[in-house]
Amino acid sequence: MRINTFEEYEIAYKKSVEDPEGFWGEVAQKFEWKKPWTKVLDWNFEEPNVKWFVGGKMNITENLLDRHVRERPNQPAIVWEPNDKDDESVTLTYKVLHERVSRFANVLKSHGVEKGDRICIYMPMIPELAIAVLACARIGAIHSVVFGGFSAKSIADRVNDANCKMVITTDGAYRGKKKLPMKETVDDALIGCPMVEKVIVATRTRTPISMIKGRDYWWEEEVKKVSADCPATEMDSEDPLFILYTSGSTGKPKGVVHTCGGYMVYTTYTFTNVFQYNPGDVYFCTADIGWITGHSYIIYGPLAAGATSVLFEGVPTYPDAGRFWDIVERHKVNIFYTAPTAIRSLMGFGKEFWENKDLSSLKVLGSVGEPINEEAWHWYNENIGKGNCTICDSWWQTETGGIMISPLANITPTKPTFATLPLPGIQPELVDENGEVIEGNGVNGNLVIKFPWPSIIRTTWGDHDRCKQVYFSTYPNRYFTGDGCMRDEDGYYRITGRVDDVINVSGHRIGTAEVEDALNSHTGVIESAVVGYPHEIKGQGIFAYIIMESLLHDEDLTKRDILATVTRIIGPIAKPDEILFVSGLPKTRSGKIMRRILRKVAEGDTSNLGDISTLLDPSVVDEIVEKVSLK
Ligand code: 6R9
Repeated sequence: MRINTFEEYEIAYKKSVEDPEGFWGEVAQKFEWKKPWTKVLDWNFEEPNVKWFVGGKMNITENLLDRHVRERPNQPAIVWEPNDKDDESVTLTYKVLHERVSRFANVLKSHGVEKGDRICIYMPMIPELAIAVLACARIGAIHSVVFGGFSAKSIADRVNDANCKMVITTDGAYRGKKKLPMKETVDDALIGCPMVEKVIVATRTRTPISMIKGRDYWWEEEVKKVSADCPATEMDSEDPLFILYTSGSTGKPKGVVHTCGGYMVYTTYTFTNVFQYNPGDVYFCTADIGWITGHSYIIYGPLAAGATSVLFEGVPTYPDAGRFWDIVERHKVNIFYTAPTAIRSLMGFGKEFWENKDLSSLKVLGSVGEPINEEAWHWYNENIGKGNCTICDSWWQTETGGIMISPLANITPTKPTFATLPLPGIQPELVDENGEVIEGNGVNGNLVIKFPWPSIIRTTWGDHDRCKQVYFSTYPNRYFTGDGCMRDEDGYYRITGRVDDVINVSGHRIGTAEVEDALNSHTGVIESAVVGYPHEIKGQGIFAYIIMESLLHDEDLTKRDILATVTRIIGPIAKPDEILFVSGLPKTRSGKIMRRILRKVAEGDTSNLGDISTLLDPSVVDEIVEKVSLK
């Protein structure tokens, strides 16, 4: 399972393509199965229908916990670093984590949760979040973690879509200097969610909150009532493990479904190989568990590999811009995984925040979530890695479950801004608009994958046809990533960004349609169009063009109201960075908004807008250009 040299990578890659079933069957042997599979893979991309380790029975938590409790009970599994630097960090050994997970799984059971039930988790980055996730997995309940920054409405939409019967939350959350409500937001959400029977509340800020008799229960009280022994429920390889909502180019966020067996095998395999994890290494991923990176590479992959995973509650700039490096120094972190947006924001602060910190424990530096620009790559490499660490620019998606294209640390020769080469099992292709495969090197195209890997998306919750339409119909018999990509002369891959209407803001995927829906629900807004534009820190910013009925208040006040509406409907991460009030939008005669023009204007490039003769009313473009130049 472990690759040690570039030659071994080449051998593994070759085998994974020539004999995928033999390859993954061998990797999967390393895990604990209650019953072996009868067939490694069954698949077609038409329906799509993909099944890995068919007929295999297991429970992922036995592989994450029980196995390690036998072999390394006192090794730290999770090291929790609280928001406040002066607060003590908390270590949960594998033995303790196993006990806490089992206990909380019994709490879930005592409240009527059964295998297959959906549970919404809305929590800050505290150990209880990881415990709640694993407790669901222990008894086969399907977790749906909703990022703690989302609004009540976003929670309600997700709870309704998955028909969740329970929500797990906290009273409040600490984020840097701020104290934020959690339970209160859940209470607002639940007004529209009659199917939720129970809410479990863990204490964090001890903020006063309402507790409704018969519905709301304190975590700390409930765990006292149950035993610490909870046998793991037998799961089929293909039973759903979790749902995670993500944005696409159209409509509401969709619930990406991952299943137990393949996801376990692939996240563990990639964690071990990409980061070249060695027993005893301390690993720190700065993502939030509310996103896929936190699922796969804070919880599942690292714990399955028996690693020590650092869980950080706070933000990179609190109490100051040296916080990540303090954590690296304090916990002697060997492997560090973050996003380009964090790197870019920290680069802007003075040397004093990193120069005198002891970063000598670092061996591997990962990057994920968006393309890493040249400047950030070099800064990361030189100032944090001191030229001694591999920069693992890892490309993957919520739908892929695990890392797809990435260097293997200290093995694959890297190149700034390149995700380099596909991992074993991954067969990327570049295609043109007509679906023709582009062969050879030194080419650009849309990135597709032509063969399944163990943690590929299985379905979108409640709407299999949507999964088919979005991912498997654009290019028949291929999984379409939605990303553009170049393959250079050496066959190295570089992801160039989304080719659909998804904006990547600070590594968070935001659908233009979602933001437009939120904008259009603001009083007086007739129509809106949203595009992404290059943003120095965030990677991409959100630019909104809005047609208003009339401006009741002055422009600035109206803009602030509009931002408040977006925050209320989606959450602060979806707030436009720029708003421009216009009297018309550039539309074709068939009524389609020409986003190409809006993107150019937002980028500040109004010199060459291309052919606008097909527009219904080309004069709107003049107005927009003029307004932008006055800003
Ligand atoms: C893991 C994660 C997926 C989208 C993806 C792409 C972008 C992620 C990248 C990258 C360039 C990288 N992306 N990693 N672009 N280089 N190393 O981020 O999942 O939130 O679903 O976002 O992020 O555009 O399609 P998710």
